Amino acid sequence: MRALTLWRNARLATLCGAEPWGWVEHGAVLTDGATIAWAGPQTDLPRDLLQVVDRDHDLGRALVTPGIVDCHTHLVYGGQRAREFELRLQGASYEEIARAGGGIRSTVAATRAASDESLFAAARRRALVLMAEGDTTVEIKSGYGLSLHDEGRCLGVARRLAAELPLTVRTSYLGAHALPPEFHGRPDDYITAVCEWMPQLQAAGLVDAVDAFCENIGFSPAQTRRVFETARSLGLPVKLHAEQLSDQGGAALAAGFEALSCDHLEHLNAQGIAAMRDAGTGAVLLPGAYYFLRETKLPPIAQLREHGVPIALATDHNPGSSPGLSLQLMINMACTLFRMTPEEAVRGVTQHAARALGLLERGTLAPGQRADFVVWDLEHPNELAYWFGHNPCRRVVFGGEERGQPQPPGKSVQ
Ligand code: DI6
Ligand code: FE
Repeated sequence: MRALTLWRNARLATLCGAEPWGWVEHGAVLTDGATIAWAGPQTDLPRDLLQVVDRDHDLGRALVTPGIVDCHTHLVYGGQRAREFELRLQGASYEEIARAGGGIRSTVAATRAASDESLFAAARRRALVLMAEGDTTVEIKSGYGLSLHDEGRCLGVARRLAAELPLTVRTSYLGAHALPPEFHGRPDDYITAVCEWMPQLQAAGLVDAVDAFCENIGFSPAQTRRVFETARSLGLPVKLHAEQLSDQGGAALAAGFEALSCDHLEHLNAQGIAAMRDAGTGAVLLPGAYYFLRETKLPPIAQLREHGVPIALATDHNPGSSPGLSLQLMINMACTLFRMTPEEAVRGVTQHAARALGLLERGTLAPGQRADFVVWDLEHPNELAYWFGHNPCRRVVFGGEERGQPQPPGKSVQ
């Protein structure tokens, strides 16, 4: 016998339909196991479904949104780079520090030196902070191991997080993040190795997608292409750190491989935008990295909008360019720094973020969608863009079940 759960007396931002926000002032959601069976105005609840309601929750007029999706993080790493931040404040650039052997490579050394257990414990603390703000799905990249063994360890930590926490994790293999010291002067040989490791990591069940850093201080378009060709031959979707610090034509390259998303995009050109539109590739903007690197060149939001490219937002959590762990703050920054509207920003951390991960059954409140949603101590979703620095997340439903809100970690997130 079917047993449904009713979540009633709520204000819903369904993010579907023609209304701004998909707004329902007096709404209810019915869940059937891990799936939404029905969502809409409470007075329209179908009687036949009401008859099989087993559990009933009164949400006291609180705001409900879809579960929050962080579609770009580097959550697994050892150490931290506060000293590098000080150097940058004194005038050193991110690129200069990277070229001098600091930057990503210093985190690679710390990650390789860390035990499996300490990598897991630190990543778990970070995941708990994200979850406390209503995150139900998080993408996690490798990219600080840069050997078969260490990339596998980092991806394994990401899989273990999903096994031990009420959280969906999607993994991306970012072997092509930086050149490890043992391949100094031999970037093409390193790309050969990255491609050779890919099927092995995939066979171990560790890879959902493949990413690369196409940049002067990362890898060239030709090298990125080799990574993508290998991914395609293995049936793995791709995404790209594209046009973050310079225009490499990376977005057009990635769109040629029907990439799920291109991320960063401050230096994106018109050809790249058209290619993304034609390929159905999403944009992922990362205001935390823009802010923390004190960038001044804005991503071309108006043109992305004009071409109908869906825009997602993410934390890009990493120790070098975005050490923050608050997607709520990213919503606010997307509005203040990027001039996105509050509705665009909230869609960017739900609907469009899910799409950027290829997860079409998440990100809105509609029948057939996975029953991930957040109950907020707020009246209207525009407040998600307005408040910053405190957390109005009250309850989280994950796969139809109320998730005990995790205790904020007592220790630092390092
Ligand atoms: N771009 C970024 O912003 C991060 N990775 C990348 O390719 C930064 C990674 C780091 O500095 O550790
Ligand atoms: Fe990143």
